[in-house]
Amino acid sequence: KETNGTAPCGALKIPAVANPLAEESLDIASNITYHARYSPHFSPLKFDPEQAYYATAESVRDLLIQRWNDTFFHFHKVDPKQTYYLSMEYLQGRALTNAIGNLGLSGAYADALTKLGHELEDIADQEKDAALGNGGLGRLASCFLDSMATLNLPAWGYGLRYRYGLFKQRISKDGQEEVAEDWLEKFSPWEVVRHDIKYPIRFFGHVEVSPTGCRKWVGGEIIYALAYDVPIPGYKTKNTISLRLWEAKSSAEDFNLFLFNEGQYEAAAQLHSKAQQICAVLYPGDATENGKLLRLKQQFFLCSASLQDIIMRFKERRADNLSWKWSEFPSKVAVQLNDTHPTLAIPELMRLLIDDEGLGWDEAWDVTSRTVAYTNHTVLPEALEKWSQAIMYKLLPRHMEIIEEIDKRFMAMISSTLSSMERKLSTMRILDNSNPLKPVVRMANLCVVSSHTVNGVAQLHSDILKSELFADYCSIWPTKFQNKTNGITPRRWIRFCSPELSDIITKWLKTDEWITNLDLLSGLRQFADNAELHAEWASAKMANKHRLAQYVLNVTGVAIDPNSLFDIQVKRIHEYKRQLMNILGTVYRYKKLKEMTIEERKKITPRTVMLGGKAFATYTNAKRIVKLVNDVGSVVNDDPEVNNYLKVVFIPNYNVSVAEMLIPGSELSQHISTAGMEASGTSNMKFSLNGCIIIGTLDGANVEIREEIGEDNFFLFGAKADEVPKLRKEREDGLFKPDPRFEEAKQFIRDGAFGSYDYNPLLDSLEGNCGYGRGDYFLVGHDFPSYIEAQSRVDEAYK
Ligand code: B1H
Repeated sequence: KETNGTAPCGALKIPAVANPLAEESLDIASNITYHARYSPHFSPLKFDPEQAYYATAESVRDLLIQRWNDTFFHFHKVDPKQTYYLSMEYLQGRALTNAIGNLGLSGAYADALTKLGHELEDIADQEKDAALGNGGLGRLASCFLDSMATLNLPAWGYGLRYRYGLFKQRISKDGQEEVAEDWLEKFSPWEVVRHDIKYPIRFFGHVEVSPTGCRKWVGGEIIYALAYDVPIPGYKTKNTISLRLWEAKSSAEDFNLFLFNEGQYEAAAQLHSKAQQICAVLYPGDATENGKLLRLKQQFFLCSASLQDIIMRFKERRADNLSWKWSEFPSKVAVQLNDTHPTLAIPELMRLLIDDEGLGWDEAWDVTSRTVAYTNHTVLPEALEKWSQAIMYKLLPRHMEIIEEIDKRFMAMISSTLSSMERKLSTMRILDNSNPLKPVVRMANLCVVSSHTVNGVAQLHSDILKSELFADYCSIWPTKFQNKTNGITPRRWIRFCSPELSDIITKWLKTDEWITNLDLLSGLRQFADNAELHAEWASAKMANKHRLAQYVLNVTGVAIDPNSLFDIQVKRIHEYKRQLMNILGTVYRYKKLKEMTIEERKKITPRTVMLGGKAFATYTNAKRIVKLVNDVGSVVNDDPEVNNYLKVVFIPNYNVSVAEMLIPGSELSQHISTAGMEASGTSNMKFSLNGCIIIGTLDGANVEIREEIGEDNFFLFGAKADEVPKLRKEREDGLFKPDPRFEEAKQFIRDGAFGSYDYNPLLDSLEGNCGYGRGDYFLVGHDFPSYIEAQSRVDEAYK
């Protein structure tokens, strides 16, 4: 009831509805209204899309909280083995459409919002992406959470609550500019702060030895980890699991009132500002020693807080059982390391067990090595983490002792039982002292030695781990190494981002069970030649292409033709992913179009080439590639002779929600990395699931996708992984003869066809003798001719 004449939120009058079927949406509308009024975050009287978004999200949260608590209490009682995913990255994207969809309330929410004068789609568009990750590795973590919730698994994710996530990419005439992304500028309706879940995290200090020989880490500085929980609802199930993100806090006692009153404001709040730095940004630049130290602090902060929390829960669940044993821990707890970034979980678990819980080394090692497992995501040498022992001693003196002991015992094990391996020890050891000026810890080696299982993320990648990167370990522990090919959640990546296509699939399969069991999609094969299905499919694809064309127009000002072939490559910009090959191929296409007569051009398949992705801020060649794509676009799109046949668009600020727009409208997507270098790729799966054809190399999960969809649905080109070393050698020996088409495309750019920017340094990386970062290490020149030919086959097929 309104208490006075002026109705707060006056715009929120709910019209009376006679139809009882609309009751659910009426309830929802009134809950949204309630939140707009009584959980106010804005001044009253307004209910524009932004306010409506927050009120809608809060109404969804109400529905999640009961399920979330029920899930917690259920698993607390049942006490199953629970899995904990430790990851420095989560690319959650937006949550609203996903949560409503998983709750099965999309229709009801759409109706409710219509009643309140809004469209669900516009409201959902208000949400900022939670971009607490860089790319595939972070998105994989988020997909796993959705799928684990859907499969009713007892699972939690642990991560960091970065104040600024991945930067926002702006494109100017100079190429990419990075802008801080303030995803928490207002607030996130999806997180719940747990004021009672807080752990001390120590940094620096020293190790003290007691008279009985016990070692203890003391001194240094203490910063607190405070828990923020995000609910992760499963699809069509009540299971709602947690993503627990840690925020760094100092305690009130650390604020020096005396210094403050003396006017020394910065000194007074020193520890406060140190705490703030820890979760300030996703990936602090690590070119400086300070940057390295901060990144290491972040990694330890995540590991220590998560393990203290896991141990607390393990104990809490056996509070009324006095006879529990630590040896049960691995049958109740699984800790999965998302790459080596959370490796410090290993020495931290050892430390907590030995120093705080009083276990002996052997018992602690048995528990730790049966609890921890490691997923490797890359074989690129520069991405294999190595930490300076000096920094580690300074920041984590006790952990460094523990790592030394693990290293020592590993060496002793080899020497006593496997003396034949001894000569391999220099590369297998955890500590690498080969450069006495800069001894380092090899984090991947620490993970392999300490984990019960190590997996790669696609069959080819796992094979390479076994035969190359970890071959020596594999000869000692052959069963430790496994493959787990990556996956994606079909909810976000087709059901919610392409409802049109999903409805068609459901109609023809006569069930929507494929949304939780994609094997059922093979049921569509029997309709492969059905004209009615073709027509429905084509019309859904065309609707998605129109929506995408509108988006491209809005964000770039370039009008693209939905009747042209939509060719998309979106991923982080990296030389091994070979966006440069794509743009060189496009430049070649443009040059040939220019040379054609009008009549010849009319036979050409019109194409819109879209590229998008962020370049790491200090990765010069990647930034040059971004600039080149934009420059090529400016010339081609303005060229009236050819722009009916070719458009080139750089999609700015590629992120999860942009992907949800692009992928449903795609027809051809490019997954063209140098064979053996892309561990898996996951967008290849998303595109395929949306009926998009792949042009690609035999790399990562492409190999398995091609086996599944059939060779005739995959435009294959390029060298195979096992040919790469030989080709690099040939290059070094001066035996490589470049294809004239490759030379022509490069020369066209060097001649200034796309402006005066100096692209010579970028193109020079494709010349000369082979070596990392020069001499065409990524074999663009070798694969270019077969790439161009595969593209011609695409043009013919599209006709
Ligand atoms: C992948 C990374 C990665 N592999 C270092 N490695 C990082 C390495 O911040 N860092 O220091 C961040 C991320 N990311 C990707 O993982 C692979 O390149 C993809 O092929 C794979 O699909 C994805 C998920 O497994």
